[in-house]
Amino acid sequence: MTSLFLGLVTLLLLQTKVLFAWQDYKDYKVYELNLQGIEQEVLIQKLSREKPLWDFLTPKANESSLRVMIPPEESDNLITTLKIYNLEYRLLIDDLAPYVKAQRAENLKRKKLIQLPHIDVLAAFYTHSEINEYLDSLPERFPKRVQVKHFGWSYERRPLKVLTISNGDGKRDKPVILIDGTVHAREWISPSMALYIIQQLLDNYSENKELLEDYDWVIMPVVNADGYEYTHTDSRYWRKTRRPTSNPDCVGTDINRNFAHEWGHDEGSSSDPCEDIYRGERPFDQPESQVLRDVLLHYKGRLNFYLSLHSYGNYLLLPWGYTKEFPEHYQDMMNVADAGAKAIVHSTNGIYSYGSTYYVLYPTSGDTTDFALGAINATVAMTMELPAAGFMGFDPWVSHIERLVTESWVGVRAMAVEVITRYPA
Ligand code: 0X9
Ligand code: ZN
Repeated sequence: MTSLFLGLVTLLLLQTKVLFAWQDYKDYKVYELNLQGIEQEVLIQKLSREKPLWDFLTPKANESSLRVMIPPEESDNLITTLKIYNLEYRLLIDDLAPYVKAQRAENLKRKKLIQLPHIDVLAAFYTHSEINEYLDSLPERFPKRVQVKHFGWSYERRPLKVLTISNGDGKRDKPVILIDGTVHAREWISPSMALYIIQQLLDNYSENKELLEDYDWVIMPVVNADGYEYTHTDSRYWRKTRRPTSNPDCVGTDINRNFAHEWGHDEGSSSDPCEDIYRGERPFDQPESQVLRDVLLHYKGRLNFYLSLHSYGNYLLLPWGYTKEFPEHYQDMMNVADAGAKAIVHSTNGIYSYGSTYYVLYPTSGDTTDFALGAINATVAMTMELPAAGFMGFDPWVSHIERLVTESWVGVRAMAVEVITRYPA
């Protein structure tokens, strides 16, 4: 009897914890802003620095509009500001809560049908531990072709794993295509894309043989494991890591501002722990950044293509992010981006913009792509912003996954072919 009672109390406490932990986004609003002219763009840049609670989202390529997510108590404040500056706006979502709830329910329901370690990439979004379980199962299925390497731990002690894929011919030290995903926690199509690439190279090998003839592929589906897990359990729109900062009110660092090449510029990163582009106290003070750095260092000398998968916006972003100068060999990298963008437009009519991050998107300082070029001397280094979907751009429904990953694979594949042809082993 006592144990039954205790059991019930524990269950109740656990439930309460779950209820409290889960951020429901009740009355969170999403506005679409229509920017006219450079002055309004500069204003948005200024506001995004001054108002950490106003979440301005990456604009889509070739669009003058952008979205902002606002907690209910900030809404009046935002509207007043928009009116003062004559910014055109419209309310897209009055209450984000039912959408977040519906998406979560959909995903959990889909996953009931999945028998781990088997996963169906197109049928659900998977957690970090589910992805690891899947990765760990691969060597048994492809003993000669894959290796799972454990490169380190996240702040909350999650194992960070990297998959190497070869054609099994036993040749060592081939040049490498290295792809990472989920540097930013909420960009859920990123790990799905990484998994889809893995399956193309393994399960669909007969159609992709030539991609592994002279090159090995190295894929790390989840870099920001703690942040990603947090988006599944607590807060769907979390971006950063989960390590506390010097400010007790604000958690997390942006891994994509924490890398050592030209780290710390105020243009393109922030020293304020409450901001989404907080760069950390020092370069590489986040364990997850250290792990990705070590992976990159491990392949230094044979890294011909580094590709970081993000969302959203339809961009192929090249270095530099930190300066308006162009890197050496910029044109060679542009040719690779061009091959990807063309392949996508031919296959689905999807339009990508490409070029230097600084010009095409906005300045960034301390990101992984600048480091891959500046410190690791990758031949081609690129961030791919996959297409927007869902309410906020990085929250596709399960039913969107297939369209997004199949289209993006056309681009990734074409860029890989271009790299392999331009830089033969
Ligand atoms: O701001 C970022 O970190 C990236 N965009 S996102 O919306 N996914 O957060 C862009 C970083 C691009 N940087 C380089 N390619 N150098
Ligand atoms: Zn991102």
